[in-house]
Amino acid sequence: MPVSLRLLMSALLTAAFSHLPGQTVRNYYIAAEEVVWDFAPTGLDLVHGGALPSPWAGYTRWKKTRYIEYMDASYRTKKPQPAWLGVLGPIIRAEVGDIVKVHFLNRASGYYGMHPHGFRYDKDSEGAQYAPAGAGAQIAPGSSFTYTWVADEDSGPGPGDPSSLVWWYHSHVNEPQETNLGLLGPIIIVAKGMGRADLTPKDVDQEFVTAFFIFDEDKGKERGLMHSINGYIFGNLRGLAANNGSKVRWYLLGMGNEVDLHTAHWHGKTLRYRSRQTDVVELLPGSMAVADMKADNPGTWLYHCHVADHIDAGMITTYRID
Ligand SMILES: [Cu+2]
Repeated sequence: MPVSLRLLMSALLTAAFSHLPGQTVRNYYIAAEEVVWDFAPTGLDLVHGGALPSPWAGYTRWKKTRYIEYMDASYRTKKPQPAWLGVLGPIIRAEVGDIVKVHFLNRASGYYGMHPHGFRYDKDSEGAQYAPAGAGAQIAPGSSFTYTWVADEDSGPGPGDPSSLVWWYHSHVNEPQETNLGLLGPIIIVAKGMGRADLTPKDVDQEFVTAFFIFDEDKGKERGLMHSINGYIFGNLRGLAANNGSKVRWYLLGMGNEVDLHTAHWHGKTLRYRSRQTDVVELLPGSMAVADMKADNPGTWLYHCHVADHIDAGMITTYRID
């Protein structure tokens, strides 16, 4: 067939894939960038008051590589992020039925990519380096790649689930090294018909995402073990503020090594989790969980990992109900 006809058919097929009936395409512009991250920007233990304890005092600034979201393909203007998101990459949102296109630009010095949990993808958009590898497995420094991820029925909430689910995304060339570097972030997929215009779930007033992860910044030395929630230690995670009477959805994530068994615990309120009422949620590396809180007990309350050694090492902060 003539070249022009072939091109036309190819264009039509592409259009058909991107715009199936009822399918919306959501574009994200995300770059990997090398930064200096401070795990305790105030230098203080904001939970107990006073200076940061030894051996972490003076050792809270470390080199990280992060996913940074931009407004458009010029990658010039950063998209504002909530303060509590911390070191995590931007929230990638979709409603069941949507197609997500992540335009990834590698501005860092290593080979990195983006591998999603939860979404449906083909080999090229798996974003993981092993044989056989797809085109998006590892992106060279200075190069870019567009991942196509589909929120199908199996990406969204099942029977008994709340109206939205959280999933991880992270780099997967050398996975352990890259998650520890900071190349990780959350995906939130809302059930069909349950998303507002901004894709937050209609039956929820506020959402927080918190990830429990011991970053190892100094080859296992205690001073470099950052027992962090969203990359903050000893109460330096700020902005977890709920309005009195609101329904707050907490998305909980775990990542890391065999020492990363965490138990997220709230003071002040219990939450609905897996059809039961609790105030502790268990997290293992790679875990993803959703718990709902009726925020009706005003005050400033502790929010921490309940593992004894992790409390001592700073995996602790506060949240507020105003
Ligand atoms: Cu812990």
